[in-house]
Amino acid sequence: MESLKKKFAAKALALYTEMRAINKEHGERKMDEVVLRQITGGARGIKMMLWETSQLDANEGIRFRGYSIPEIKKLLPSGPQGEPKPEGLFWLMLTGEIPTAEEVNDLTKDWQSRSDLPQQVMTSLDALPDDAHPMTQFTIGIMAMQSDSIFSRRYAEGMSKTDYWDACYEDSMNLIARLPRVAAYIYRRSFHGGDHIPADKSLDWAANFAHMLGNDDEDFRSLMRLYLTIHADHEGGNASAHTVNLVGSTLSDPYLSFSAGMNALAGPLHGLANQEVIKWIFEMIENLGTKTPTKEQIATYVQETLDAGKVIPGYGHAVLREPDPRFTAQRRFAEEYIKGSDLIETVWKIFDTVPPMLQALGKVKNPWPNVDAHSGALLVHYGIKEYSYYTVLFGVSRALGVLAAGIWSRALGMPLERPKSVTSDWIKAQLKDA
Ligand code: NMX
Ligand code: MLT
Repeated sequence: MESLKKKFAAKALALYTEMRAINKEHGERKMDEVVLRQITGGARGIKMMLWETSQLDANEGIRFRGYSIPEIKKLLPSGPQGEPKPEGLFWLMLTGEIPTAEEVNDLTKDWQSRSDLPQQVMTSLDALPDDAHPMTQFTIGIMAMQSDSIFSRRYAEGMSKTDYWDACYEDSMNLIARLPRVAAYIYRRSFHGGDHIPADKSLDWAANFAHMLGNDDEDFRSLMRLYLTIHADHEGGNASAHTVNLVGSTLSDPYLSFSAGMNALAGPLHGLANQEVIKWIFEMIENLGTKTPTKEQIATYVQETLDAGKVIPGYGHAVLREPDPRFTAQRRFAEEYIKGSDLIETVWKIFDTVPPMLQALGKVKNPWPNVDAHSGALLVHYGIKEYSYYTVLFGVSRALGVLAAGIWSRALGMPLERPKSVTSDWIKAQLKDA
């Protein structure tokens, strides 16, 4: 895709030059201070990474290149029902510019032309038991393509540092183009007896993914466009993005770094929370013996979960301190497209019930829902009931942000990431000296 690549190259060269000058002049300028609680508390809030594609505000939520989710929905080229195409977000994250509909169509075509899977992906996946967790299958499917890495091949051939971004761009474009096929293959082999559905090259990236999953409903296509857009990036510090960044900084190629990030996404405090939410709701419905629990019944179940020493999945966040705008975007979608779903009504009743209960604990910093609190109920509505699959959908979307950011990292010549660790003895010695 020459126009995107050229546009990126011009922007990247300009920023590379500018950042080098900034570093030279202001390299010693203090940008942050670290307190003990941050060292022992998961590095919350420590500024230590450059991430061009998006930035998170604790109260307003995510902004992609400065644009909020409502703005993205309005400005990006969309499908027939008005939901943004993820291709447009990728373009925006890479260039900082809102693309035209024609540019987005060209990107769709470019990804279609790169989307065929090498046979070893299917062979590797078919060697696994059908009930291997879909996220395990996903990382294995990604790793099965690593032998195609242009970055690794060119590095072995002696590629110059100035060409890293170019090889990284080509790998990232190939990987993004192929991921819906890998993901659909996993879904159909695990849950539909291996009855695979060929790609439809007349469709955009998200609609074709919906098609290969087995649902050609126009509303489901719209959901997939929205879903794959809003999950794409959440600045650089979240566990999956940070992992991709760390691994990529060793000059591991995009296949290696992205699959590493997907192993972080597969944890229940991160992306796997989307499966945990719906599992928790289904268990609640079964325990209570009703599909329409009252808020009082939900409160009792929430209390039982807390008393058992467990977290309420889909609630809380390491950075956000208000309801996640990605939750709100999904709620708006449901209000517009879906009528009379008991499950979705239950999600909304949980939203009315959980925050005051978490607040009452006195320790939860954010009692509000995050992105994962809503997504499962939407997917169930459109027939994707197999919740162990949900994190794969999150992962396909997350590729857009972390791989765009990875191209930027290579273009800006980012070095090996290597922060400092300390021992408890060191901490105690500091306190004694103070
Ligand atoms: N339910 C019960 N307790 C909670 C919850 C929750 N949803 N959220 C936080 N807490 C507890 C937390 O376990 C900790 O307890 P303790 O001191 O006993 O260890 C205390 O509140 C303080 O935690 P915070 O500082 O508020 O949260 P932190 O930044 O450490 O963690 C999460 C953020 C997202 C890991 C946490 O809120 C959580 O476990 N949420 C449920 C899982 C979830 O929904 N994860 C998805 C996040 C979004 N994503 O897609 O990645
Ligand atoms: C994400 O989308 O990565 C999650 O909300 C977690 C985070 O931002 O820390």
